[in-house]
Amino acid sequence: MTRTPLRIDRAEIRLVRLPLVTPFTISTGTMTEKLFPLLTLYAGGLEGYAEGVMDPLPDYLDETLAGSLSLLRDALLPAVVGQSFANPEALEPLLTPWRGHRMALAMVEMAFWDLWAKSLDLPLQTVLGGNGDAIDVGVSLGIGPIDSTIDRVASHLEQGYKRIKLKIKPGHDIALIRAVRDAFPQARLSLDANSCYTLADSALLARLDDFALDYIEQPLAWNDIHDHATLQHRIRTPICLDESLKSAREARLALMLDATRVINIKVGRSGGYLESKRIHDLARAFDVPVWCGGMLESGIGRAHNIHLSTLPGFTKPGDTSSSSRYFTRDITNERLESVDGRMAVPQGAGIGVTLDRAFLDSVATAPEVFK
Ligand code: OSB
Ligand code: MG
Repeated sequence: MTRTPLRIDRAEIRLVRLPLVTPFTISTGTMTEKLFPLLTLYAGGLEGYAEGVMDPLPDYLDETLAGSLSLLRDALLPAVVGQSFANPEALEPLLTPWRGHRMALAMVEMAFWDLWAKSLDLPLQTVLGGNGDAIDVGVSLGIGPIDSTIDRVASHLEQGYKRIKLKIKPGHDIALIRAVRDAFPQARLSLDANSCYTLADSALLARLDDFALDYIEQPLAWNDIHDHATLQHRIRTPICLDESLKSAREARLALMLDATRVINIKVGRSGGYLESKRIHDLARAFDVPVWCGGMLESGIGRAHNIHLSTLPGFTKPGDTSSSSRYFTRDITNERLESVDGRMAVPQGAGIGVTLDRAFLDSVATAPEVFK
């Protein structure tokens, strides 16, 4: 697709703080609010949006909000503002020289894709190569007491969610999955350890084979691939890497080593759509299914995730559940709610959602402007 290049006239960053409806606990800690940077890129009267998925402290990956903001302020946004780009590929050379910080890179790249799709008056899914007007979704349930977890699983299955993922940690694993499997013999279940085990736990992890799991997500270290390959040869449950895959290069290594038989793609974690599509295409070449993970995003990141999930390799339900599970009020005017385990693709050009500006003003800092 060729067109007149888009000139980025201006960029703005705002920090948005939204309380979570219920605290979210994973093996590394508990979140009670979502604090994230919202980026707007302006070009010729159009606005492109993206949110950053980095946390204030490095508790999921090693990227931090402060480090991302430094890179955005001191290098990425000054390099992009005032420049013209014919397509997302043209933007990429300005992003790739930097080490790490793939969440910050993703913000700029994703906001540009939104802008570019809007300039073509096409939905983002169309320019990405996706199809369909809705996606299958599951839900990710945080750590809590076993009896209340069973109630939460029941209520989400009743709502039609197509897969239930349970967070686990040492001491909160076998008994939990046994109780849930006994209560729901037919449910599609997965587990997510967020890197809290080591190879010394191989025997315990092999006991999970009894529970017909769809997969276990990221059992071992966040920066490991090799030990996951060793573990995969000791257990039958498919391993799905999340934290370990920040780029297509790591995905290729993991696929070649048989360290991952399912892949969780997070566009906001992996540097943007071009890199996510590379991971998606590699996985397809290895006949490995992919699904779209989440980072408790607001309606902006949630809309991006929905468009990504319409690519053909996304054959397993993702984590993009109803916004109202996370926030009493979201920053988008459009409500992103799933019905019977299906999330509709927002209609319209680009990501297809608009900002609720009055509400945003009440939960965000004043814009920091780059021009
Ligand atoms: O590992 O997928 C993860 C949330 C924060 C950090 C890491 C993860 C998660 C989730 C939540 O599982 C997915 C969602 O509901 O957005
Ligand atoms: Mg995960």
